[in-house]
Amino acid sequence: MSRRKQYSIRMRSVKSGGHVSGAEGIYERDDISSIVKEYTERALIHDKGAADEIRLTIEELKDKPRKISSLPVHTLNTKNAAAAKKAAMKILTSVGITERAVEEAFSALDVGITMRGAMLMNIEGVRLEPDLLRGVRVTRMGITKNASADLSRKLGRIGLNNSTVKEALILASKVHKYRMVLGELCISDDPNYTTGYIATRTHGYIRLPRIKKRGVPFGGRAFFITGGEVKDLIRYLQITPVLISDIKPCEGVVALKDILERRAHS
Ligand code: WAQ
Ligand code: MG
Repeated sequence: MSRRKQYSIRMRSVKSGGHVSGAEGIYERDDISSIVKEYTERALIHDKGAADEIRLTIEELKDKPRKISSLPVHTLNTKNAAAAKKAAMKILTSVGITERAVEEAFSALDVGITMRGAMLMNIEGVRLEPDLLRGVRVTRMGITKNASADLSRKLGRIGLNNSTVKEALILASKVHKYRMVLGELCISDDPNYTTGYIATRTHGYIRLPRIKKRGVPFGGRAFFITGGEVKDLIRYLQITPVLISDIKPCEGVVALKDILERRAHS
């Protein structure tokens, strides 16, 4: 077991005051300079244009990160936004989230305001995050080198080995480890990235192609939560360091029916 110090490295880039991109991970000391270079370059080359301000945070972790598994990955062959919403509705309501809450989340993600963080919604669709404009940002998560190589291999077989999918899966895997979280809806704010996802602990990470039309420059995330202390949840999402150290299967396109029948993962 390595006892070397670990660091949370986070990047956020801004153009004309607006959010452009972010990235983060948990790394050892020797990796810091190459990661800083990688994140900086990423901020300077982005579909939304080069950032005019790049903020980097490098923070030594006082607590040892909690090691967890990734969620299993599946893709549905949703043909358009309506089909993606319908599939999301079926899966999210199957874990006890109300139709109203799912509708509410889709509408909130469609008003054209991009929040930095995620909305927290109870199963009735009532917003619970303390700052309704900013939302709650999940931070201090990463993946071990071995798990990252394994994930690249597994995603590579289905043509999905890219940082967008990897980072979204790492984030969702941290989020759904917390029992209060029942489900998630995510739509990228990148105008050229039209695949979103939903996630639940039971069903895993389910990719929804064509959830939005090309060119739409906004998106967002909603976490559907059930009874419990919201403050503790927020502390977990923002502060508790979590490392993915084990990778569950990554499958290609599956049928909605098969997803709904699946109850194996927890
Ligand atoms: N914590 C909470 N919310 C966040 C975070 C975070 N760390 N990062 C982004 N968000 C929110 C914020 O409102 C963004 O506008 C929104 O989520 C979308 O973020 O498998 O790229 O980084 O192919 O644009 C899905 C991948 C990609 C699907 C999602 O999200 C797939 C993506 P983005
Ligand atoms: Mg984005």
